[in-house]
Amino acid sequence: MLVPVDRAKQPWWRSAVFYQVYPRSFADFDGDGVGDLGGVREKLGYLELLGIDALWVCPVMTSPMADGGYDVADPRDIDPLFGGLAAMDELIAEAHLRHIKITMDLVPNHTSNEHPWFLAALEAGPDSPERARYLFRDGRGPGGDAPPNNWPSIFGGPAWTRITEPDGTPGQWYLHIFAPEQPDLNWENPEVAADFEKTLRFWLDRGVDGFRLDVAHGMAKPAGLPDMAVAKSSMLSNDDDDPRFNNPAVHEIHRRIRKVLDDYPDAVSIGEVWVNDNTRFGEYLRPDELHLAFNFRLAKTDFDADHVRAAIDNSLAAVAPVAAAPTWTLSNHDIAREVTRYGGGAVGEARARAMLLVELALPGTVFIYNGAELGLPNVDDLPDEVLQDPAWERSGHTERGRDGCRVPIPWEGTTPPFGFTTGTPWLPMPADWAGRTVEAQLEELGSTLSLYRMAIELRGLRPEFSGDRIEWYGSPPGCLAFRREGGLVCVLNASNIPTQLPPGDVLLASAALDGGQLPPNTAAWLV
Ligand code: TEU
Repeated sequence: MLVPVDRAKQPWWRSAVFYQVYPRSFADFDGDGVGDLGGVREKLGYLELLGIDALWVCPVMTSPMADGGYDVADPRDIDPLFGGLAAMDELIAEAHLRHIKITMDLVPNHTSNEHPWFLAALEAGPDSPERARYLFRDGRGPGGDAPPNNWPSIFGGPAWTRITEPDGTPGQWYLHIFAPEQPDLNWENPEVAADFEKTLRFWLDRGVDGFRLDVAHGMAKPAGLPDMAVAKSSMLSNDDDDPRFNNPAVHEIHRRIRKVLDDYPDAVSIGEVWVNDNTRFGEYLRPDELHLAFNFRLAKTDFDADHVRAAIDNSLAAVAPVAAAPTWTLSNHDIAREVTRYGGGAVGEARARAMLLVELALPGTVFIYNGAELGLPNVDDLPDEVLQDPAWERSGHTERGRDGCRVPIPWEGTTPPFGFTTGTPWLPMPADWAGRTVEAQLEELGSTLSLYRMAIELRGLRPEFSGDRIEWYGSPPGCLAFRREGGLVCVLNASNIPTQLPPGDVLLASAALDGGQLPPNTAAWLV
């Protein structure tokens, strides 16, 4: 007989449901059209109803907002746009009263070009200690007119920008894997690591429960910054042979970070690790490195039972050798929303609902991106002039970027901005979202929001949702079925014909069941 694992004996984050707040788009408290921390605090009651355990709050530190806050000018203060430090303290306190944990998003790979360190580096000349905190190099070719190597920026164009020296002459170049407003730090400089430790302790001492670490496979750079073998054609792809990422020295950085986290026994570190190779991915989760790492396989998988099964197996295999908890996510602020990825419209939404049940049936930690619980689609018809993602300008208007998954959340009412703000929302909201608001869905039993609430509640309460292993069952073509160690059976019909349900009592289904049949684009939980 299987003995269900007692989840109370495990660290909280090993089975938690995290909710990702993109603060600019969640709820606007002060009426300036941009969401803020006061807005998050105001909606804590809603988040409690949803049943989530923890928030991942995207960057809210001081920032000129060249990349939505991922360009940080002061890592130990909150931007006035989001309500300043007092708003963060209030959010932490109130969330804790409601037993919701708060994790912040820190950006160790780069700073803003308005960070005092970078401003000082521009002022000081070549070979100064100020420049040594970043990656300044002389250019190549006559007059140093060409970038130091051939690396492209993730957002398009070269990963190097040339500066003008204080005396007015054309000067050195600095490395920025992302936008020019995001200069990469030199992690070989001890000051950089020491300052990051200070930032970790600053927030942990204020009561945050952990961090999501941005580009956690970045930071370390290869000696000599060699050219890439083949210049990448697709800017937004991170692959394993890319010298910009996943250099072995990154692991020493994670060990230093972990030493700080270990002084705060309940705190969690979650790395954004875009590494495909399972062995190399698992290395980030060794006992003295990160606690968790995002696995993007499900988010990159289409609605196909064999592909979904392969993604699940792969993600489980990646963490098994290091005994880390797997993580599951269907979307985030960088990825098109799942309803749209799965085909859009009613079919896309039905598939997204089915995939939610698959995701929540699995062992490990789940991350839900704000608005997914409302079944929001991507907004792919934003007018050109409102686009803000740096990728749009940097790509010479060939990549529209990620704004389509960052449109503000509709809360109530029948016309935009649907209670998101009393002002003008920073991105326009589709007029046809009246049926998608929280208000419209909250008491509607068949709504996607209700499905999320019921599914999260069952996952937290029922003993069948326990155990680290799953066992695959045979299933008809286009379908999958597995049994979680604790006894839950999850079935998914991704084919276009109804299929027979296996024996058992149905706990929850993503659509109405037709007798003993599971319709297409539907998943069900049985015990
Ligand atoms: O993303 C890092 C990253 O590698 C992504 O740009 C990824 O390549 C792309 O989105 C795949 O679709 C993080 C943040 O999540 C992102 O929002 C920031 O823009 C970026 O870092 C820079 O800080």
